[in-house]
Amino acid sequence: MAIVALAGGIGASKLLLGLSRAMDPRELTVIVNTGDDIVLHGLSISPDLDIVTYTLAGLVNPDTGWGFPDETFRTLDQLAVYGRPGWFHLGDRDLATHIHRTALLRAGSRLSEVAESIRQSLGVASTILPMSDQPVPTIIETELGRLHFQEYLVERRAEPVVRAISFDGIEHARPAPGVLESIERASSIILCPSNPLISVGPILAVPGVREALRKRRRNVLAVCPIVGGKSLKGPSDRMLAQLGLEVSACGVARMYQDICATLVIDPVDSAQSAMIESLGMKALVYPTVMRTLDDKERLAREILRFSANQATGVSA
Ligand code: FO1
Repeated sequence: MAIVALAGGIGASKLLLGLSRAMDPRELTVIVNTGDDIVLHGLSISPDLDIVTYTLAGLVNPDTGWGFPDETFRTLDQLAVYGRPGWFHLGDRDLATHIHRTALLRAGSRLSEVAESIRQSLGVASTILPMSDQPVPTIIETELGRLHFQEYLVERRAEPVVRAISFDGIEHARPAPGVLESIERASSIILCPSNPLISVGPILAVPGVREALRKRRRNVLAVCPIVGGKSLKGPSDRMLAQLGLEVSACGVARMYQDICATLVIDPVDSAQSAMIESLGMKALVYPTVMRTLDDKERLAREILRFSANQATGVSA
């Protein structure tokens, strides 16, 4: 079974780790959001690509979900001496990744080639693709003005009220090599439990991706990132509410209705099943809160079992 997963960062990585243990990881292709990418200190930083790669390599910091464990920040401290901003915590070991990425990009490599180089070097068996090779920074229009997504999330701790979200340059972006092909060929496509606005949203906005998924709708399954009216990770709930969108499993179902046939919802939201099914989607009720490695693997196995049955036409 060739499985494709659309992923943001930390929330998605939990499920990806489960999937990589529940199946042959070589059959897994991850299409990653790059709207969070930012240039700081002259270095090209791709947080979601790194979070996914470090997680699948077994190298991610388990406490934060990003960066390496037992990091030191001596370079950042020295950068502060020169008056450089230190709000984005780049660890000394993590900086090697950003230096390597920046050097390759400056020498003319595409972001997808850089992702492949890092994947291979860290021994990850799954394919990891950026959504696009063109930079498409996510811009958050707030009460304080336009902020890069990382400025909004990390520097301002997601405090400013959100008025709109845009993806700069999206109209000129193209899906990275392999993105559309993997969606076309996959037996199942999984939308990870990531923020639908700023993690999965940018991937869907790359011209051609939403259309490609629409054609595969029957085989697309999403794991709902909203449980009991709250986000599993990060500020999705707050952002959805500030934009006047419904903060519920049903609200997520409406956002994915045209591209996705199945939504996995947590038992606490089972009362919304009928409403979700009235939108023409199947509501699969299964625990989605992944605290332990067992939780991650169990959810992944259930999704793979359902998807295999779906692909062979067996009723689940
Ligand atoms: N998140 C934080 O909350 N604070 C940080 O200082 C921070 C640094 C950082 C460095 C490298 C990296 O790959 C990720 C980092 N993140 C940090 C996570 C990141 O901002 C977001 O969680 C993702 O962009 C959203 O998926």
